[in-house]
Amino acid sequence: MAHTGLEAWVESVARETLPVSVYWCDGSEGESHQLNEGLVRSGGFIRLNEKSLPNCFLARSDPRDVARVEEQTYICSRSPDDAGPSNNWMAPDEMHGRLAGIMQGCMRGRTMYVVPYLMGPPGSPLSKVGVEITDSPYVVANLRIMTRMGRVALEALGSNGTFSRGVHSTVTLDPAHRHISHFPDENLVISCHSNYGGNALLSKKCFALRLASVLARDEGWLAEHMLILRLTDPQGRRTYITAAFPSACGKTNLAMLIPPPRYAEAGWRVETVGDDIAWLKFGTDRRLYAINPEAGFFGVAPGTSSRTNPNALQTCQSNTIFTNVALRPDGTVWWEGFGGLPPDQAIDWRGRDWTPNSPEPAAHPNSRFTAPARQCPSIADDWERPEGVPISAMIFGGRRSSVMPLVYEAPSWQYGVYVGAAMASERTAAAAGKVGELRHDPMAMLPFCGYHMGDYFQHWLDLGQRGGAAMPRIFHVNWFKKDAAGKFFWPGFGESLRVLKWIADRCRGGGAATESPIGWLPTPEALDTAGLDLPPHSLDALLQVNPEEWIAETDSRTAFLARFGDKLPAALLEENTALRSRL
Ligand code: SAT
Ligand code: MN
Repeated sequence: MAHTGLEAWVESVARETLPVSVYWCDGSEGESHQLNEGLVRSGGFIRLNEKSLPNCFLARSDPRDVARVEEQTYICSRSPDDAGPSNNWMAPDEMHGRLAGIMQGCMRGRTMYVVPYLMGPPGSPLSKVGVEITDSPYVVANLRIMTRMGRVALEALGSNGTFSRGVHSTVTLDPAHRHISHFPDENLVISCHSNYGGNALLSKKCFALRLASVLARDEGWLAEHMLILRLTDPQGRRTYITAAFPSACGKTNLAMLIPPPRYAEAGWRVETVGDDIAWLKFGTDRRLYAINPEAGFFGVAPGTSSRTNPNALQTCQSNTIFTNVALRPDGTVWWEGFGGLPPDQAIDWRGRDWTPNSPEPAAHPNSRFTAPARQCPSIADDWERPEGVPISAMIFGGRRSSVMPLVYEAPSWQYGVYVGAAMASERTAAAAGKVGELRHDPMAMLPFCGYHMGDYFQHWLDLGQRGGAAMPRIFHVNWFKKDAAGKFFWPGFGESLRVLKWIADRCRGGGAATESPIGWLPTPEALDTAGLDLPPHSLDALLQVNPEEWIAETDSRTAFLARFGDKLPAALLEENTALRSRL
């Protein structure tokens, strides 16, 4: 079942990049074994303790290549107006010219891997095929976990299916020449000089978000930076919820939440459908159905412990690639926030001896585990349902040490879109830049929207028109509000189930709420705090809306939204003005 378009493209890339050989990945066990062995021999992988971490490996990045590089990420649409102010733009011809200089002969001496992959469950009308060409076996090994790779993808593609194209080369990893270039009009990404996750696993942010968001705009669906979870109450009723938080703000933790004992005993369950990306389409009943296009988790390691996220920890006990974590003498891994005492000695993420007295952390703050989703103890039994799962609620949120209450609900879809567009969060280590600084990040998509975000907001509003009353309800949460001493008010992790419960109640027409200028807040009684041991006034602080702070917030939103110029839907500005006057 040859696909002549695919074959011709692969040949043309090989003619340009001049690899010593071309290898088509089939995704089999044997192939994976050979690749991993090869990586161990070449030093790209360190095999971890076979007893406690079977088939697990440690990889260390070039120390200059540890996060996404938004400054060097481009959307090369035909017109700069299509990329918008939140993206770097370059004319496609100019970028192709610049890349030709880099890619010419860039795979000399290396094998070129052709990696067909399927995004989404086999047989799903929401799934799509991508093909990544790469000269990095590390990238191939990660793609094998993160996607459904090889034969299954070629079968879905058939002899004339369409596919998204990605070309990736390590070249020399020189940060100065790094380019992550998207060509939405050609359904193409070219990425060079970085082997880091979001820059090099082109299935993830590049295809499933940046290019897919453009396809979604054109085809009437949504490609979002969202986890998907299934909440089951003691009566067995299921509520499917998506949540958009910026990178490294706890999407994986929320998707794998373990209910506190009191809730677990009563029969509450949270199960995982996805932890990072959701593709959402209308069903025939006009509801939005979501699939997780990925097959693995690329999770932040530091802070993952048996206390904070036992499900994630269990997921990465086998068949996992760890990148930039610390290595213990017994061949197991460690990172800051692992729980328990730090090891007396370890090898840090750069390969240097480390002790608890060392001045720097042992693991890089953005170190990661790449682990198969099917190994997750909390994976939902319908996570690969071809039709997707029907979404009742969408949550927006971020890291905000002040201003934002624990949770509130948008009274309408339009206001909810405004809430998403106005999202802001304190910076994390997932992207290069100053950690802690507040930045606006609409729908957690600022670095991932492949077109003008003004048009993107309009697309959200249009979908609301189409779905009408069947659209999910929209909420905003903030687990990160701090007191004057810098301590979090909310315990977070499993206890956040209490907030999910209120959200699910609201979706069923229950859950007491009070109206406030910013939306519906839970009444203190509606939010179950039994057994939480919150210090006095914490709940008040968590549910407080301070008009002065909020007026300043709306002013900062006015300034931010103005960046989108003419393309900003008037409705969003009106919501902002109306909110300010309510305050
Ligand atoms: O972009 S990555 O896929 O490397 C992770 C993230 O930043 O969300
Ligand atoms: Mn992400």
